[in-house]
Amino acid sequence: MSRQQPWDRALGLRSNLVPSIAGLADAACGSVLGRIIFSDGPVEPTLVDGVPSLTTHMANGNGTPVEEIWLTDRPVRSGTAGKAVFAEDGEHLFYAARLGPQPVYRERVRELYETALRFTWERGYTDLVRMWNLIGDITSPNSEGVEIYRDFCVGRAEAFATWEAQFPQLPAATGIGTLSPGMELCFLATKQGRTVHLENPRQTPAYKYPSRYGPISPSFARATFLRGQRAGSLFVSGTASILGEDTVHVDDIEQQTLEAIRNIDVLAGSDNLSRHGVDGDGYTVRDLDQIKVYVRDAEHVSAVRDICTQVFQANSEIAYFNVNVCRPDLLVEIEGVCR
Ligand code: 3EB
Repeated sequence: MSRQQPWDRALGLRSNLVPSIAGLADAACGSVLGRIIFSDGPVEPTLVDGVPSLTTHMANGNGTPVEEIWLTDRPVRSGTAGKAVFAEDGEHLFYAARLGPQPVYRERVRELYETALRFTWERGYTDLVRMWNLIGDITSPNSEGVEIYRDFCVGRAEAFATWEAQFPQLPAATGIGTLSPGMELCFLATKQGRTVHLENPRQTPAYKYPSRYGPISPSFARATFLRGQRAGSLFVSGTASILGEDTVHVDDIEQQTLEAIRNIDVLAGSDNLSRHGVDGDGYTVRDLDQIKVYVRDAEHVSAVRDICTQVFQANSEIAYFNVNVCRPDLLVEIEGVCR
């Protein structure tokens, strides 16, 4: 018998981005690893009917909130770990935690991350796939006058430095604003051997950003490819109008939106995938689904929506959030999954 490839084990990890009303009904149809609820206030992570549920403040109370539901084909076991919640199916782990408002974040962020990485490693989930950092007051100063995003980046980088032997490679991530102080962390990890982390030839790797963007560079990759039973999935990080390391099209919402989309198109294309050793035809922006679009200014939402409606597939799941982006000159950021 031939040796089992790691991705033979891979049972469908998938997600849906749905109105929160429908969430629980849909969730009943699969094994639910976790829910991320984009609501009108933060809630401590909790198990709801046994499902790890993270509620973040990204909705302004008008309109129906949405939630992202992570599902697998396997039976799931969930639990709590201190104040964090998690679920695992033997192949995938979902973990979520919240940190309340802090005068200075770095030390508590380091602890939060180290606790999470230790838990993940000890349960045998050796490969990080996709992380979300949902950060209140992201561009505001902390009590020492340091921008909270930069303050956060220091703690995250210190935790990754401590755990570098176990987690030498940084996964796809999002670092984005929320509407309440404090921060939420959630992520997906897998057993060994299925992930490939990608950079974008149009962009300086974030972990090499120069110090004018913060004392320690952000710790994330531009995308992570997860091998599956058949094709696999490409998890696209929060992507903005950055070329090299510079924000481009300052004060131009249409051009920033189009540049972010071009960045995703190149990142996910076959040239970039094969450059990183991933075979196949590659993707285009038409393959992006479970799309989250973060727009800083409320008055820009409709212009961004018009562009996204044209560019992305009509049947794609897409949600818009009016939240701050991690650089004051970034007006929009887009993420999603290519399947
Ligand atoms: C950027 O490209 C925009 O700190 O985890 C995007 C994705 C961004 C993830 C993070 C930040 C993060 O630098 C910001």
